[in-house]
Amino acid sequence: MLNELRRVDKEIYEATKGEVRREQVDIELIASENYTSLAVLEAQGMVMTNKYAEGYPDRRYYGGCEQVDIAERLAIERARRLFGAEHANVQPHCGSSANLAVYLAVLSPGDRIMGMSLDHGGHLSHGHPKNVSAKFFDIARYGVSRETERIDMAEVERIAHESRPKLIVVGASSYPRQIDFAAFAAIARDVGAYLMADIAHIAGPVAAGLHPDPVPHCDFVTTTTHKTLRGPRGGVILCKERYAKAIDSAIFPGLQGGPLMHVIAGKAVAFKEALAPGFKHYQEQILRNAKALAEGLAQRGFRLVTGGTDNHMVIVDLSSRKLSGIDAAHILDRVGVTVNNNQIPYDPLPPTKSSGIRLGAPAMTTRGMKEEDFRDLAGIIAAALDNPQDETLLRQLRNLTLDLADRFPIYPGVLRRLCEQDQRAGAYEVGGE
Ligand code: DSN
Repeated sequence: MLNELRRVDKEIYEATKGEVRREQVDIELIASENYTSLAVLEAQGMVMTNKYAEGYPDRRYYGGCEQVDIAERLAIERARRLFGAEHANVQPHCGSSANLAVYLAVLSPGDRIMGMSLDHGGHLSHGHPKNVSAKFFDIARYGVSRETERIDMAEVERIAHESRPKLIVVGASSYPRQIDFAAFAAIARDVGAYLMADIAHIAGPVAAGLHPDPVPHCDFVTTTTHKTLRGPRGGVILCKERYAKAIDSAIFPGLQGGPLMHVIAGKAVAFKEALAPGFKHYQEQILRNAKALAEGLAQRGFRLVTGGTDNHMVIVDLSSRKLSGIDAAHILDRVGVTVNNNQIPYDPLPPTKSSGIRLGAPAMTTRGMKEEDFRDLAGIIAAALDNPQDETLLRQLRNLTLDLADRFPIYPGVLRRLCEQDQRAGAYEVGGE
């Protein structure tokens, strides 16, 4: 395994091995991360990376596309089936490219987009001033209510009527509640706007029928493939058939060059996995685990944004603990729990510090953890954040997370095989001197 990489580039080999080890020994609670299957890794790690395939299946600008056409056709068909969509474009390199392609397909520079503010849970590509979306388009923003920390549909309606956007974006990177796509669609219809849902975070529950479905209500639905969907890193656009040509042209030649065919092969595999019956059980377990984590933290006195969760993520407000989000993330790093610092709505601190952390259940659920394990995690997190100076306690907590990580292997045997190979290779090298 990885023998050639080891021979050619020791540094990248060691970093890769180090990452295998890090992923195994740490508890991954970043809400947007997951562990893809070995089948996806294999599809993505093979020869389709060699192939140029500008265009679409049967309509390529390069010869020799028979095999990659098979992969892309399968990815498209499976994505359509998974989400019940009329058309799917599986070429976006990432979620931001998918969003930008939708803007490019139906808007002209200067047109108005209405999206959720980043500091209320939206995404950079929904119109953040530093993002290309705000540099080329005019932006109107909505957020969450100060009291409930939930999207206030009356306010969304008011802003839509005042700003008359040409396209409304619904979707969030940091919002622990369900989204009412039908209500957004009614507002979009009223003001004559296109509606685009960015379901990057909730694609898994949506595909499993555990979250309201955006597809019937939206002109466009974009997602990444690597979060709750558990595929390779990438993006997808779903749309009604009437927009298919505009979307495909926006991705290529509008925005991207050659599609990453090895990643598209990995997406096809991930969609096949998501269409299998076990995927719904996995998504149900994610939701149960996130609730258990939320309850465990709330019982220990942590204030949760919106008071809890009904999706895969939990956002914790640390202001009462006199900790910033970045400090908390560093403390949790020391006990082997990986999270990201995150702004809470109306946060007085800048994004680099922030008053909160965002936690998510998808990755550790993939490793097999259940509610009781997430309750244990809540205890570990609380103990670390309440006693950041207690080195003895932090060491004990690290031992607990190492035990937990050990009980739930990701790629069983992979790290051990790499280490054994190193030992054998070391013995050979010494013997050969
Ligand atoms: N970076 C992603 C997240 O963590 O939610 C959004 O693109």
